[in-house]
Amino acid sequence: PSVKNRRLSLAQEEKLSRDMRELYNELIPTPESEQRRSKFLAKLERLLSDRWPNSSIKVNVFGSTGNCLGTLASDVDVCITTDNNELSQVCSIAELLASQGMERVVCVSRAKVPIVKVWDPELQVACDLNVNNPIALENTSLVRSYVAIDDRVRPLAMIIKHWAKRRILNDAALGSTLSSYTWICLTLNFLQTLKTPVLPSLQAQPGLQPHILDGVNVAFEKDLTKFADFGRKNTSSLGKLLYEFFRFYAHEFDFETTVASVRLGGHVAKSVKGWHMLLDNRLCVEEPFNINRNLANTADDTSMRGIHKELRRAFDLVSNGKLDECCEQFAYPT
Ligand code: 3AT
Ligand code: MG
Repeated sequence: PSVKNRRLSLAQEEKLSRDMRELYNELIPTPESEQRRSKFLAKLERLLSDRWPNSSIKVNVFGSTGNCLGTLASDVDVCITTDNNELSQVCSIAELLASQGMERVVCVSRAKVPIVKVWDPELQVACDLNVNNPIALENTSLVRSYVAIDDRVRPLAMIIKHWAKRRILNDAALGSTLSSYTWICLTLNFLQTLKTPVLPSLQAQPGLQPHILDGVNVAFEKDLTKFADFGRKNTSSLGKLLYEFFRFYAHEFDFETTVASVRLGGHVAKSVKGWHMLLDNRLCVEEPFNINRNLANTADDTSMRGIHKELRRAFDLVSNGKLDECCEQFAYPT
């Protein structure tokens, strides 16, 4: 049979699922690392309120610290909400943190969302920090809700993130691949669009009142009790889902014409969004709230071909039950 039709035997599927469980157990943060993160957050709160005692300052976590998809290696993403304009000039925060023993302090004040990056040598925590960015808190809460709906989402998404990291496919900051968040949206959308879906669309629920924040509608269904049994009809093992994930994005998904939309829980034609003129054969992944934003626009044509090749490689290996090799650290040829 041609590669894309390669089937997984039951024995291979069971082994793959066992290997995934084992890897997942290695990836989940230890209580010790969780403790360092909470200490870091308390310390940050203290430093900020000592420096600006008369402002209201709240330290919120987002990204993988808030959506249950953090691994041992994840940084802490922090969003400060405050009424003090001085803090929106993120470099004032960078200066404070540098003077208080934080290392590798970088201030990216001209980005669309200005950020500060720091490394805390005492608690061994890396942190990305921004100010008043409410959408990121909402999309973190959306991802967390999807993770809570079905037990398979967390291990599957963490392993896909891990694979992407090992294969150097998730450094959007390098300007050429996809962010972890984009891989997460691809995973959620895959689970929504299975013939027997594992996840619903939380945004496409009847009776939702629009909730506009920063000009975009961030409404989604918060009452998850409605979906307690949602994924039950799909009885696929973790191994089967990982195999299907790679098969789908390596061999089935039409990069040229289709947009992956978590918002709709489905696929939309690029022409419907007016994206067909701009983005010829590129992957398109709609940001769930900011729907004019293509999360995959960090990857150019060349890196998209590289990503596609990696997806096919992953499918080949996983369909032979080889998880270790699939997630092997990529090494640049010397
Ligand atoms: P790691 O565990 O750190 O690899 P993560 O889940 O923290 O994964 P990212 O670091 O890629 O994921 O992103 C952190 C959060 O920032 C996730 C999301 O709430 C927000 N975010 C990232 N990219 C965008 C974007 N293009 N638009 C809106 N929100 C975004
Ligand atoms: Mg992060």
